[in-house]
This record gives sequence, structure tokens and C-alpha cells, in this order.
Amino acid sequence: MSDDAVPRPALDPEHFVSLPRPLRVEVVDETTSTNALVVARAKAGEPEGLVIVTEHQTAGRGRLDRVWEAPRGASLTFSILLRPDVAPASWTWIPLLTGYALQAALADRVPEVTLKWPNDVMVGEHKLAGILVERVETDLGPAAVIGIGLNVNQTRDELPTEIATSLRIELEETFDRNPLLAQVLGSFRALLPLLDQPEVLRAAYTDVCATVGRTVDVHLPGGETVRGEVLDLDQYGALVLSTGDGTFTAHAGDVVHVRAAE
Ligand code: BT5
Repeated sequence: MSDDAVPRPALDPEHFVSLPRPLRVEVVDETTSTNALVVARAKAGEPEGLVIVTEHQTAGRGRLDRVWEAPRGASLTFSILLRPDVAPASWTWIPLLTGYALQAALADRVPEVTLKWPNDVMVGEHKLAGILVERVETDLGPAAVIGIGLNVNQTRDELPTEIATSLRIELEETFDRNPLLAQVLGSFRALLPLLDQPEVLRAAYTDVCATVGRTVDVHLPGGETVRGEVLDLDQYGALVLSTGDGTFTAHAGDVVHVRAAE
């Protein structure tokens, strides 16, 4: 059961020494944003596989200038550097692959965990984790900085919105974040080759994506909204909607929100 007296072990680099190559984890006590830190390291020539995890972000970023908020020591906030050697068309799968790897790592503990296209990990209608992938141009070529915020030990009072949840709330248990992070990173590393097999990834993602089959409102920049039933994902991981008078394809980069239609 949850109990405020249960210790919350600090992040400890010792737990990450035997992760599969090329992953290597650095723990920092505090930073503005692990994405910002990894972007800077990518530009300075860092090889792929760097992971930076922090106890506290003072300016955590969401998509489209939204913010990611988590109290010190309660969650996992980390970023992974990749230098993907894949066709440009496969880049759009990176956030989806990341969500899939999180889902796969958590499903044993939380069987109800699903994915909300394009970048949310959900339990029912509640958001357990968010993903922010940034593409950075560097002297070594384009890099992907994959940021993940996973709510672990937050109590209801420590979450910023009603739609958020944490593992602690769902499972009534507090977690040592160290083995959890090692498991998530292991899952990510094991599934990474799927970037070269978009058809396999598409089938696997669709299987655990709660958005497919739903009627949703896709909010576009500029205020326009498109309503339709989600038929499928296309070969780039974009959402294909049936709108009544045809189909509409929504690309993750162009979407402000996807909400269940009222
Ligand atoms: C995301 O954005 O969900 C991407 C979040 C990525 C955060 C990680 S943490 C490590 C790395 N470093 C960073 O600086 N960022 C990444 P988006 O879909 O735009 O969702 C943002 C919205 O989620 C906010 O507007 C809030 O409504 C909500 N939100 C903020 N903090 C949350 C939390 N802890 N749990 C659930 N929802 C949250």
C-alpha cells in the first residue's frame, strides 16, 4: 500500500552499468530539461546512446511549448540520444517506437496500459507518461533526442492535472526508480531494430493503441478541428481518419491535440 514513510531511493548510476550497448546513463541532480542537456551534448559531438536522467527539472518541456511538471525525486525524467541510421521516412516512427517500448516495459505491472497516438502512455483516460522527440542538426548528421517523463511515485496532490496518473496511484505501491529505468531502457534497446521494420512496428503499435477504432477530434494549428473515426496508421505512423466525406491523414507534427469526440 502507498505510505509516505516508504523511502524513495535516489537515482543511482550503479544500476545502469550493465545496460546493453550503446546505452550509458548519466545521473544529474537537477537541470532545466534533460532534452535541452542532451541536445547540447548532441551538438557537441556526443555519440549515440547517451541517456541523461535527473532528479529534478526546473523547465521540463512538453510538445508545442507546453510544460512537463514533476516534483523532485518522484518520477523518471530522462532523455536518450540516437543518431538513427534509417530512411528519413522512418524518423516519424521514433516517438511511436518509444511509446511502444514503454508500454511493453510496463504491461506486466499495469495490464491496462495503452498508447494514445502520438505520444502518450495511458491507463484508461489518464496519462502515465509523455514523450517528446526533438530532431537536432549536428556536425555528425541529424540526431534524435527522445525525452520521456514517466510518473512513478507521485501522489494525486503531486500531479499537475486531473488527467494525469502515476504508477503509485494505479498500483498503490511505491517503486524504486532504478530497476524501473533499467527495464524501460532495456525494452527500448531491444525494440530499436523495429525502426528498420515499419510494417512490424505498425502492427505491434496498432495492437496496443487505444486511438485506433475511436472517433476523435483532431485539433490542428490555426484552430481547425477534423472529426473522424480512426481507421489505421499509415506507413509513416500518421493517423488515417474516416471523416464521412473521405479520409484525412493527420501527421503527428501537425497535430495540437487528439481528443475523444464528445
Ligand atoms: C508530452 O508533451 O507529453 C511530452 C512530455 C515529455 C517530458 C520529458 S521529461 C524528460 C524530457 N525533458 C523534457 O524537458 N521533456 C522530456 P505534451 O503532449 O505536450 O503534454 C504536455 C501536457 O501534459 C501539459 O500541458 C500538461 O497538461 C500535461 N502534463 C504536464 N506534466 C504532466 C505530468 N507529470 N503527467 C501528466 N501530464 C502532465
